Amino acid sequence: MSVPLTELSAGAAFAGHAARIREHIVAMCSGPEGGHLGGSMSLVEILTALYFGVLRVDPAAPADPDRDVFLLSKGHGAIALYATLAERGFLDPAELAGFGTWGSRLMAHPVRAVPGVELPTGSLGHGLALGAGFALAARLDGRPGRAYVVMGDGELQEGSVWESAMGAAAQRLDNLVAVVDRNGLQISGRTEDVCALEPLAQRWRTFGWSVREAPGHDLDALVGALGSTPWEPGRPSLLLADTTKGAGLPFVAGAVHSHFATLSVRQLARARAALAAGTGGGGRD
Ligand SMILES: Cc1ncc(C[n+]2csc(CCOP(=O)(O)OP(=O)(O)O)c2C)c(N)n1
Ligand SMILES: [Mg+2]
Repeated sequence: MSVPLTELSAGAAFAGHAARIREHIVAMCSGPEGGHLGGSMSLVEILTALYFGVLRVDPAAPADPDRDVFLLSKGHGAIALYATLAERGFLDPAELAGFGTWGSRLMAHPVRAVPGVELPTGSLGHGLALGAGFALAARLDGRPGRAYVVMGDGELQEGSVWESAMGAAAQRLDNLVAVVDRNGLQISGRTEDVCALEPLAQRWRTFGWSVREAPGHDLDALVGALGSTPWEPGRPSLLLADTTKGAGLPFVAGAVHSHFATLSVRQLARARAALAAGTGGGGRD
């Protein structure tokens, strides 16, 4: 007898989606152009929780004026987004095989030609301002839609993030939700060595946001937090998701060199074996 979805935990209900998204990501990184492996793997549960447990979006009505809006501000995680959109029904999974090839609309950073992508992103530091605009527009139009923005932690070194944070709080945009993929790494090293962010939760609170922290690969925790906003009326919500860059792959998890990879046939086989065995939760360097 099948168990009604409502009786399953998010982890039990959505783990299969997360596993298939990881498989798609490693396959895309084995293509001719390679891919942003580490920061895509760290996003998997965040995107799975959002697309399967939180966002009010419908592949059959992508322009519904009452939909929630999602922006992947760290647009270099595009392959995780493409895999999630395919898993959620916005894209034919077969299209993923063309990632990075001539003529494909699936490029290294997302563009609006891809169903489900609201705006092009990838120049870091812009997504939060755009999300704030969507949230403000929904409120002015009397629409129920919320805006969700996912940023990288290194991305927070962009000054425009803090300008947007300040503006969103001033506008009391409690239909705006931001998630930080707090994997502790950026291109050139640990965020705390390059340009320290801590005390990060405190900084966001000081900017007027309601802040929570969650284990970023725990679907139950993510759906529980992201599905219950606003946490404080009148304040935008910021979730610090504690993640591991390259999560799922023991040979790169937590390593700065996981940022970009072009996987050889042998490496792809090794990655698939690790995913199948579930051995790569990984710690940090
Ligand atoms: C404005 C801007 N500057 C530089 C880059 C190049 N770049 C791409 S990814 C990246 C590192 C970002 O680190 P983080 O936000 O922590 O991402 P993650 O660790 O999740 O990959 C940089 C500097 C960019 N995309 N945009
Ligand atoms: Mg990072």
